[in-house]
Amino acid sequence: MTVAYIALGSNVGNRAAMLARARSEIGTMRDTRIVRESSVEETAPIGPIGQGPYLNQIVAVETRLDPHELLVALQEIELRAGRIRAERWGPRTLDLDIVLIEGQQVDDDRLTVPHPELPNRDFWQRELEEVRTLDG
Ligand code: A4P
Ligand code: MG
Repeated sequence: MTVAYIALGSNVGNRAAMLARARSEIGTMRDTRIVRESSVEETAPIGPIGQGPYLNQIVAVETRLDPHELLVALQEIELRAGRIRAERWGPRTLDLDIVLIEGQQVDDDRLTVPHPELPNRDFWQRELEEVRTLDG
């Protein structure tokens, strides 16, 4: 069992409902359960101008999936949420990123963990602190 930290982000449509649905779908992923949830914060958009503010949150999960299985499962949830992959860092109905996995590092063409933007996103650092525990 490993503990992984997943960032939820939305800046299009009913953002709070999008996050709630994402939490509920993460809760139904095989061999995975949510163990902690950070508060939901509104954050100024990073990236192309002209997009609205995001709601962001991090959830901690316990999972038996390996990092790439976890990524695929999260991408399926993004697709079901109707995300259109248009523009890098552009507006999205739902974005799910793997921020950190306890005891693991990954760096290949599909996945980089810890997420390279972690040092640049104070809201992720804050949310991570809320859900990360010593026994995590
Ligand atoms: N990928 C590699 N590492 C990871 C990882 N740790 N977690 C690959 C998830 N995916 C990872 O992602 C492109 C590819 O990254 C995936 O196919 C996967 O194989 P994507 O989600 O399709 O593209 P993207 O999200 O547009 O690009 P990127 O670089 O993931 O951007 P971010 O970091 O997700 O930025 N502003 C605020 N305030 N809050 C936000 O949450 N989010 C973004 C998106 C921009 N601005 C924001 C926020
Ligand atoms: Mg992303």
